[in-house]
Amino acid sequence: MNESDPKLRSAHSIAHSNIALAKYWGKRNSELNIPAVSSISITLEALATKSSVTFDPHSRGDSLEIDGERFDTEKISVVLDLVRTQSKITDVARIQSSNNFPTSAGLASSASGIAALTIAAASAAGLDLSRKELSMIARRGSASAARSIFGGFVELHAGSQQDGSDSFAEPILDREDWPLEVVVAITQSGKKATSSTTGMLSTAGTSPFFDSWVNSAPAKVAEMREAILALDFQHVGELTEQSCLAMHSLMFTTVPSLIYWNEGTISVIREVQRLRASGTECYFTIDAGPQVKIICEPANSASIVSAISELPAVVEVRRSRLGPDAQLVNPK
Ligand code: 2P0
Repeated sequence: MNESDPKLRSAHSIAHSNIALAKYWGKRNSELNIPAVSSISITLEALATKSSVTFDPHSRGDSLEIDGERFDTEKISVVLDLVRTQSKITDVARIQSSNNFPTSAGLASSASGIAALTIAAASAAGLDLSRKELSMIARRGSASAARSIFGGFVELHAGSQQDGSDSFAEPILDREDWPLEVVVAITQSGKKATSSTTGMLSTAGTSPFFDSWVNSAPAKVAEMREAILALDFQHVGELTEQSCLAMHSLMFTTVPSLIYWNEGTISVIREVQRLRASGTECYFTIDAGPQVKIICEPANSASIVSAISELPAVVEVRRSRLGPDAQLVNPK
């Protein structure tokens, strides 16, 4: 296997994870992976996936290695098939990725991973696509990945078309225009028990609150977008915690219940509330895992890191600025 073989089409990319301030949970079309609600996220500079994609006629099937470990290719083959159809390439692909953070532990590794894959695969296949088109391809692999195509503050539209043609991500605000920071409190680095895809399908079928979540989402997302454009930190923070807790209420009321939190998660929530009561403005959010992300202004991030690091259940703390667009990179 010779990577310099001119018959092999390769490209390399980097994409950054994101966390939703207004959460996505639930699908309106599972086959096309169209979300039931629009969502708004911030891209995180400190959580990155590097990916190399090689279309190789000599390989047997699509393959995915993350940090040297083989992973299932179901989600990535959806993306690769869309790229192959558009480019008329029939070769299978080898993907090698590396994360600088724990995989599948509620730190949105599928967001950065599939965004990186999409950018590299489209380039390796010779496609010249807009970022909107790339976000629609990434969405088919993982909806949160559509948001990681862009840096800064990003909205993923649920849209209303049956074919998903109006479900794409677009930037709301550049990271330079509001350089917030995020402190990531890792309370456990193992893999989660229920994947987001499985969990959200279960929620849609069983939680008595699912319909009200979907019906209330458009107004909530619009309010979040306006608060971001007004650079209103308190309002964005309060809406962020409300969206997080509403989503986790859906998870708790799913049958069987989805409780992604651990004791450390609660201890970080309590610490954020204590910090806020003592004058350090910061807000928490939690995805489908036990880690807590704390949104703050840069002047407060060092003191938040030191307070959170003191908590016995916190195994690691990371600090991140807002991240850039996913992009192609040169091979090492
Ligand atoms: C979000 N999450 O908005 C929400 C909050 C997790 C909790 O998007 O089924 O991996 O592949 O589209 O994108 C994680 O779900 O799910 C997610 P699929 P995805 O960030």
